Amino acid sequence: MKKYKSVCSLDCWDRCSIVVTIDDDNNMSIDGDKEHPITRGFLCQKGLQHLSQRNSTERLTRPMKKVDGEWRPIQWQEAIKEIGDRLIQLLNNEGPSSIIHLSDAGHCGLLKNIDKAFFNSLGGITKSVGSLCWGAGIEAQLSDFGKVLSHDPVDHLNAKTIIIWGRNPVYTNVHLVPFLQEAKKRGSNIVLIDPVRTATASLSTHFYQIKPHADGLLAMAMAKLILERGLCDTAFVSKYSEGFENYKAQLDRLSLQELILETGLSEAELNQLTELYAGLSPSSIILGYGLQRYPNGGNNIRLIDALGALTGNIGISGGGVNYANQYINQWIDWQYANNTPSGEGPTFVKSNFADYILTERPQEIKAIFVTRGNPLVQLPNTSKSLEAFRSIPFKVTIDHFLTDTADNSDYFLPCTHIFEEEDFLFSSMWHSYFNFSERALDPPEEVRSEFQIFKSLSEYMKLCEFSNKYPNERYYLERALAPLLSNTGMTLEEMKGQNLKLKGNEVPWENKVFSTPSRKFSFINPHIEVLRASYANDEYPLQLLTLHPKDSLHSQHYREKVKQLPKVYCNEELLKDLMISDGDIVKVRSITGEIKCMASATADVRRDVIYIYEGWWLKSQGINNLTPKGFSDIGNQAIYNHCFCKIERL
Ligand SMILES: Nc1nc2c(c(=O)[nH]1)N[C@H]1C(S)=C(S)[C@@H](COP(=O)(O)OP(=O)(O)OC[C@H]3O[C@@H](n4cnc5c(=O)[nH]c(N)nc54)[C@H](O)[C@@H]3O)O[C@H]1N2
Ligand SMILES: Nc1nc2c(c(=O)[nH]1)N[C@H]1C(S)=C(S)[C@@H](COP(=O)(O)OP(=O)(O)OC[C@H]3O[C@@H](n4cnc5c(=O)[nH]c(N)nc54)[C@H](O)[C@@H]3O)O[C@H]1N2
Ligand code: SF4
Ligand SMILES: [Mo]
Repeated sequence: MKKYKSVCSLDCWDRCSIVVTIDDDNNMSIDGDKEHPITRGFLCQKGLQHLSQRNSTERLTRPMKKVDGEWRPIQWQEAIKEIGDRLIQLLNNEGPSSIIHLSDAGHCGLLKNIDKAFFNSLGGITKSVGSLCWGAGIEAQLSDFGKVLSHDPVDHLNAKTIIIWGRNPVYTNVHLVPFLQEAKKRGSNIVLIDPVRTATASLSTHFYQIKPHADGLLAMAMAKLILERGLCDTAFVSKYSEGFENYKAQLDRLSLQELILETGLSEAELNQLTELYAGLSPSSIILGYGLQRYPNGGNNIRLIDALGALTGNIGISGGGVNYANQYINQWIDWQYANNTPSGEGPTFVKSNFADYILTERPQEIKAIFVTRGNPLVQLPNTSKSLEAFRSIPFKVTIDHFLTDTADNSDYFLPCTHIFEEEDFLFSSMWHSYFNFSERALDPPEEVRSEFQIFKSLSEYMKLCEFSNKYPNERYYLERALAPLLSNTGMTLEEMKGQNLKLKGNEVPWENKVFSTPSRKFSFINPHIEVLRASYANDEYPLQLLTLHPKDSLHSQHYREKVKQLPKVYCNEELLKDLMISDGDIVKVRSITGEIKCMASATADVRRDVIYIYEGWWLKSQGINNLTPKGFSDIGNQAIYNHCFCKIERL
């Protein structure tokens, strides 16, 4: 029997450590790693499917080419030649900006960034900026703190009140749940702020059902009360912050009563929430990403950061405004890993992919390469994205499965699974542990790693500089991890099989020296018009939220559901008024498009809010047919939840 230590490669907060076992009869099984201090030996449904996904008969294990609309197998050598020839021809005749590389976080291994390194070596290709995921909040925290850091999950146990603000850990961050349960047992208040009464509400002591997009307004209402009641930590504000005067001047201009109305909470609720957060110390805020998928997403997060500073809940045990955790990132040589800086190529905001291709540079993009993503399902504004994608003459996707994106491409290249090659993984969303994941299994014969794929292409294209800079996988990892290896004094080989973390990040900002230019916490000067903008109207009165599904990581675990319809969850009174019954088939329509869904009656949302879980394939009813293009105030974040709809029975 052999055991290997691996890691979950999915783009999840938790980054679980996994044990792969191969017994004497060659049977494989996987389990959570009981020694991991945070993920503690259990895997969620998605993690447990790593083996069945890896062994799935639907996994494509040979390169394919579309000929006359039909997929045909092709030899690797031919594929590399045809793709390499096309790249050479485009580089010579059209220039690198005629090529787009679109990638996401379908696999979070460090080695998988060889895709970026390759395309950057072409000098000046067209790339995306911004984020489908967390962009507004990242930019917000960079402005306020200078870095994006979170407390060690264990430290949350020291908080008297924990506010979970727009995160749904019971679905998306399951290993946070035991910490919350433990904190509750010890007497902490667990507060949830969300427009949806999610599963997380059931483990909370208090639930506040805010109106969508109103978090910044709520944070300002809380701040007004904090200042009025003398709950402000004036020492923190005067010694360690800047920008307080402008921030306060904006608060003074606003009426508390108006703010309360805009949040959808009652005055009593606001009072109680403010007391729970500012009247007890220490208090911690755990932010999610739902509340920054809006045009005002950056302002929302910055105004919540301000609550932390106002109450002195920054740099103390049990405090913090925890959003993501880019702690380990600091010990990676990203210039080497991603091969940057590269030539000055054009950029476009990811969520405006379709407009960019169709309107801003019509017919100029000649090739697109998709790696680690399923953009046709996950980008907003599906029908336009599809039109834009199809308009590009040469399209290559690297994946495991024939996703909607892959199926609309001209070449499909099959790549290795996390268990099939060694890699380095860490969580940039939550805890500070990192792992060197072992190769446990051989890949199917005709499957190549991305490293091999880009190496073959570079050799065929005679990109000597790239070939020399990235000679082999181990060299890449060791070179990219040089700062971390030097910090720990360990070799990569010594890291094998261990759950490691760097000490000293349990409580960020303990010395109150921030990484902003002034070295102080920076209060926002809020943009009131941006904060207030909401576009519900008589024709489209319902605000659609698209939440992350429990048992799938986005589109990755939906294959068996392509014949089903998504459920649209609606307030039961609303359905009655519309004479729609639970289980009826309805049409959901927005300005961007329409889809068919099954109506599901619930008491979990207000009358003017509906929600659908995202990730449904286009072969079913891709829900991003409904969501708008556009991006947030800062950070170029997609604004999925800024989506207004109507429903009617079919
Ligand atoms: N099971 C599962 N886990 C996942 C993922 C997955 O697809 N499936 N995806 C992973 C990834 S990539 C990410 S980015 C994370 C995301 O993790 P989360 O941030 O937890 O997930 P979301 O579903 O985006 O949003 C969380 C909550 O925000 C709420 N929300 C929406 N609008 C507002 C608002 O205006 N105000 C407030 N206060 N709340 C609002 C939603 O109702 C939802 O309950 O999850 C990761 N984990
Ligand atoms: N409506 C709506 N849409 C959303 C969101 C939302 O809240 N609402 N959330 C957004 C968020 S937070 C995110 S992060 C994005 C995610 O967007 P994507 O990352 O595009 O979403 P996934 O469905 O996870 O697709 C990842 C793909 O990578 C493939 N893959 C897995 N491993 C590998 C590998 O080793 N190599 C390669 N080349 N491919 C691999 C998987 O098979 C899968 O097809 O979606 C966004 N879309
Ligand atoms: S998806 Fe998240 S919770 Fe599930 S096994 Fe992977 S890292 Fe763990
Ligand atoms: Mo994400």
